[in-house]
Amino acid sequence: MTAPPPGTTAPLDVWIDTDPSIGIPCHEADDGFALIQAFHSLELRIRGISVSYGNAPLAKTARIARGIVEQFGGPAGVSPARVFAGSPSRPDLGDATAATKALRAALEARPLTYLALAPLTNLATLLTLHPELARRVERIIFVGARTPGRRFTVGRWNPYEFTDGNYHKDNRAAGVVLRAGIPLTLTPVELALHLPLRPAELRWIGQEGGAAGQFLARQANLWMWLWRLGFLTGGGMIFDSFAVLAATHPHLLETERRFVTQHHALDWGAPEEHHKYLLASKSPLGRKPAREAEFCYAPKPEARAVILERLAGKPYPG
Ligand SMILES: [Ca+2]
Repeated sequence: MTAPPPGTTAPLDVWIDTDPSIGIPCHEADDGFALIQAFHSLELRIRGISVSYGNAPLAKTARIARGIVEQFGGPAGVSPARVFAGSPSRPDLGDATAATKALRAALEARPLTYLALAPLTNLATLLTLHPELARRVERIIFVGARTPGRRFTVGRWNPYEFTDGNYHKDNRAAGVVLRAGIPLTLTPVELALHLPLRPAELRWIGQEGGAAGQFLARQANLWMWLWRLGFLTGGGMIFDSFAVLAATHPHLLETERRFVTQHHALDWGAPEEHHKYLLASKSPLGRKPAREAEFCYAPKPEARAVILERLAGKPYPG
């Protein structure tokens, strides 16, 4: 465990909403990294974890989330009893779940910051059923949005473009959340592209990071291989880690105020499904109503060592 920086006061109360698929072949591993990073961050008091569909169906993400918490959540004070299944799909928005009931109880007890590492269906359901609780959410940190015109590609000669997954999978939920007026920090996909996790760093985590590090290195080995050889990148993208970093070390992210707009383009040359954009622009776009948010556009150089320290639970020597 890593001690909080000198001069810090009480830990930040957080709720984590996540869709882990680490260990499933050809699926993302980043939620698994983010959870262990959060468990090793004493700046956070994790009040609960809700599970979303997203990277995999809910039955799988819930099983993986409970497994990670059962093995590694203890030192952070999180037990599997604090892991709650949410909506199984986006049409279920508005139907109460174990996740929304537990989040409601947590918010009624005390305000918190919501780390949104998955589609926003669970939070949108809570805000639909209990709009009065919006004022108890102090901030949302969401892994989503994009700079207008920015292409989401990685590696050399790679024509494949990502979707902005968490927004794309439930844009209606994102609309509900945006309209609630809760302070919002965005840690977008393009932020993570600056700082891939290198193969040597994953090996170090496996060697030095105890049981949790061994778990990550073992479960993410194929994931790393796919990023390296499938996309010719320098490493694997740990998108969700930056939302945890925004909660623990916001000063390590370059941030600016932006205007956020939902934009759904019609493009007859491609499936409409691929043209749902959550745009974060430096000035308002057209006459569309836009709300403002803190947009994290680049990590500072020191961010790499801090993320590695939190993944391994010990200082990174590199
Ligand atoms: Ca995720």
